[in-house]
Amino acid sequence: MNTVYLSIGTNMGEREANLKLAVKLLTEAQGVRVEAVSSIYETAPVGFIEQAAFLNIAVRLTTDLSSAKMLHLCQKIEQELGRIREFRWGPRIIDLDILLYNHENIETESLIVPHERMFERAFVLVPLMEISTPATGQLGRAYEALASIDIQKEGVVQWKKSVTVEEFVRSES
Ligand code: GSY
Repeated sequence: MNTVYLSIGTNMGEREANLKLAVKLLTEAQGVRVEAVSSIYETAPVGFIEQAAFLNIAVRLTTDLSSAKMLHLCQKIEQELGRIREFRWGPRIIDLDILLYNHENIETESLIVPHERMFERAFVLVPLMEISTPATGQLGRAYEALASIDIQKEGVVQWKKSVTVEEFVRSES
């Protein structure tokens, strides 16, 4: 069984509903078990800053899907939620990024794991730390990276406290 961490973000439409639907679709996917969902954080946009604030979460799941199949599932969910991305770094209905896949380093044309920019991004690291325990390897590196980031300055604020996966999905409407 493989342990996977995802980062999910949205800054268009019904942001909370978008997150809940994405997690619901993950729970319904074959070969995937969603183990934990972080609190929801409202976060200042990074990259192109003239856009609406994001809601971000991190998700921990176990799966027998390969990393390529997991990527395919994430893309399918993005499409299902009608992802419209007008330009790189721009607003989006939903974005599902694979942060970590076990402790593997993966570099293919379509997937780089650990996610290239995760160690610089408070909107990724803060939720991720909530659903993981300090460790060595890539998670250890994430904990170290977070220690040197000013979370408030980065505009990452807890928006809704974490609940169980069942509650998170149940309240999807
Ligand atoms: O990389 C994911 C999309 N994205 C985000 C995001 O999810 N949250 C914040 N705060 N800024 C972002 N910029 C991009 S691009």
